Amino acid sequence: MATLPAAEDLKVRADQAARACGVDLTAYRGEKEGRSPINGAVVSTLAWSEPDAVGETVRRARAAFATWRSVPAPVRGALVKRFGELLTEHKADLATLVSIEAGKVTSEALGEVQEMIDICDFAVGLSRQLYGRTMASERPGHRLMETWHPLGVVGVVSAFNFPVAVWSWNTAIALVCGDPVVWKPSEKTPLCALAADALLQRAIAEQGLSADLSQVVLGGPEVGEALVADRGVALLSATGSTRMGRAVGPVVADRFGRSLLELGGNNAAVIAPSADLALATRGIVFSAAGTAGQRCTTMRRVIAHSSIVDEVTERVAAAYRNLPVGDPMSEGTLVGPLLDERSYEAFVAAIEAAKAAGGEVVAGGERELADEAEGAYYVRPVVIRMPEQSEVMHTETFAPILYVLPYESFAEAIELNNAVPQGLSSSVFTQDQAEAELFCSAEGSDCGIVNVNIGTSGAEIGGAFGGEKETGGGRESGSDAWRAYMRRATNTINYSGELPLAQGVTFDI
Ligand code: UN1
Repeated sequence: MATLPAAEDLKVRADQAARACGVDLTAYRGEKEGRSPINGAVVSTLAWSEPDAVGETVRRARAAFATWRSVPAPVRGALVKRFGELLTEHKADLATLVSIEAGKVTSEALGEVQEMIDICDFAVGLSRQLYGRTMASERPGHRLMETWHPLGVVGVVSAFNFPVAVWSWNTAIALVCGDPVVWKPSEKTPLCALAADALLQRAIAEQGLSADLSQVVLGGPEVGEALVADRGVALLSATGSTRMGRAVGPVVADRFGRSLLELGGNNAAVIAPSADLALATRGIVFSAAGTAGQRCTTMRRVIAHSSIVDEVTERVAAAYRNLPVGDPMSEGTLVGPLLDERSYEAFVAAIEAAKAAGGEVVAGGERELADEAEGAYYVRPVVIRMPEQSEVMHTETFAPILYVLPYESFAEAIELNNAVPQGLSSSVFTQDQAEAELFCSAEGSDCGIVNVNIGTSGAEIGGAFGGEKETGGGRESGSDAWRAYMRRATNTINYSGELPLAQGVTFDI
């Protein structure tokens, strides 16, 4: 008996879910086929934008900006509040599309939509808290303060693996900051994008606002490139590979635009001798095998003390041997499919490279369910024991590959954690407070996310999300990440009736 859904089945479910979110599928009908990683079947046939249509889209967004920037921020927040309500109402529909197009297991797909609802809540509160500082002026009768103004059009380029949440981090914050958004989603997840945008469009229409506050341009890399190069885009927020970021960053910098880059990760967990190994194992397996290893926060390396490295490896391997791999929408599945054939090839090639570098596959690595659907790529997550730090561990392979390395001293563990070019997320499992503090200190992990006794993935929206080095340096989501979406004006106001100059300068005429 087949365990993967029939081709027609998924298409019907995708259509239903998209329509329930308010997508007029006939309006977008076209030639470009979208396939589900679940069974390789076609689930959408949509029209893509031409790259030269992007200019007009950005022009419309700029026109919307002219009005939106003057709407009081708390009123802007009311739009995001309504969007959050609609997301709550359609949580299951949107999650269905996330599963069908990105292959996420139901719980994680629902979690992704919850992340959208959470960022809406955060942004609504933020709409009354776009605080600037006041500073003490060195001159009598002067006031010094900073005010934050809307920045302009925000371009969002997002990846398949968080097909809606990452856009919503940007969009909820951009909207309360007074910025319209133009979104180029992954070509792998167009229905997710249309559905999320349709819900926002409903909120926009209900409040009598301009539809151009949120626009989606479906298309391939050329469409993304046109958006990146457009001088009308004030902030370009891009999530994807380091290679993509290398192309985007200079183009935006050359036109003096702002960019916010969320690029590759290569995240490690240090497992100290005092660690609670049952807890550490759960943390490792969720972060390394969850989402089939396709999060930017996925744990790709375990650095375990030599006294426990065998036990840690065996515990993780035992869990891996029993992981339910299969249809992400069927109950109990924990590991869904890889995105496509290319991801599978990268998985196989990385395992071969690790073996050539002396690595030993301890568990996993096999393809599964190949006889059920040729065009679907399921794998058993793999644990590879590495003899030492090696170049093969420096690249991010977007698949569930976990390398395990031993360490002797805690200083060495930190060094290994920091030895890769990327700097997104990291964690330490320890009961030793000094180790935990050291890992979080300036001499510790060099990543943007540094966790203690939890895995590397699954961050909450309340913190700023992003990382250093080849991860790109951007920060999205919570904390004060909103500042990237606004421009700062420093105001000096003189009410003294005199004109004293700063720094004691005299210039009498
Ligand atoms: C990503 O993989 O691009 O921390 C984002 C996490 C999620 C976000 C991941 N909240 O794993």
